[in-house]
Amino acid sequence: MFKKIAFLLVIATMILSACQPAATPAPATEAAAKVWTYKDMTIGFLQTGSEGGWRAANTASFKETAEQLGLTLKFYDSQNDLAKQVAGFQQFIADPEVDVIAISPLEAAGWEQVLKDAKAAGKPVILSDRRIDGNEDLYVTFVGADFVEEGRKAGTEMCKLLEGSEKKNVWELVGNVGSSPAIDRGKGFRETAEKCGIVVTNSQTGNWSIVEGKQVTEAWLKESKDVQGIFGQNDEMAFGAIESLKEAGLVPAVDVKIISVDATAGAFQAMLDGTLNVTVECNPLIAPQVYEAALAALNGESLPKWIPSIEGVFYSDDANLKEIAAGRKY
Ligand code: GYE
Repeated sequence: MFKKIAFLLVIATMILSACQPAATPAPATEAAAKVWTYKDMTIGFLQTGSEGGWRAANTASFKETAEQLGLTLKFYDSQNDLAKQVAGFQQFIADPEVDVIAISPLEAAGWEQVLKDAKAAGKPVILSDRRIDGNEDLYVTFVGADFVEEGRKAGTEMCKLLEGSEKKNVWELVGNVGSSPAIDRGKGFRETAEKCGIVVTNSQTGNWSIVEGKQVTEAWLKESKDVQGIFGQNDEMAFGAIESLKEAGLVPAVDVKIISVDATAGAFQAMLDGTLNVTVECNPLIAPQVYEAALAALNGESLPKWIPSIEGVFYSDDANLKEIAAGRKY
């Protein structure tokens, strides 16, 4: 009896399972989102052009880090020409190989339309080293310095250097007109410098260059030698001012206090030579952070709108200056 039931049960189960509608295969999920790696990524980078030691270190950071990470870098040299930079940007939007666009904008204004075009083309945009004016929803993030804060630091240091000075007339050598570092460093410098009675009696662009920094300072010295401090918005322009002060018979860093921004190797040498008092660092080695943000953007990760670079201030009267200078990467 028992055997018969067991047999019937087996038959019944077989019949039942045969009647079961075929297990509906699990619904096909959307194709698993591609997980990007550096090796898959092609980044189109629009550099400003060549300026000085800072820019050379920045360009090297992009090229060397791309090699180390195994990503494809399309490097576009805008030759300090805004029209060329905009054309290059449009080129990268149209280039099917380019996944992400990074740019060091020559000027802050005028990027709204191309950024909208990049967004429409689904190409994430990362701002490197310099900011743009306009809607931050049009770019993923800005990797770089707080230029206003760099200016504030320079103003604070100039106040210390001119403490007790009867007069506090300062000349400012400005970066290329319209660029965010030029605008913001000037703003920050005045914010703190004016608190101690500093008056900026001359201010003009030297386009980040030694030659123009020298020419502009020479022209001012022809008019008057009533200057107690010079603020060079980058090292190169300060080096130019140092040359012209010497030629005018003034002792740089003694008769006229000098502060620069960037802290490149040349600035350390000038401080060791005693011709520069202080340099405010602006870190050019930001490519790793830019590439990291590019990869995160491609993988749909959300990012803060600003990824700050790490920076300090360096002094000619620092007892360890020689060792510090020896340890610098740029
Ligand atoms: O200070 C200057 C370079 O954009 C922060 O550009 C950069 C500036 C830097 O030419 O030396």
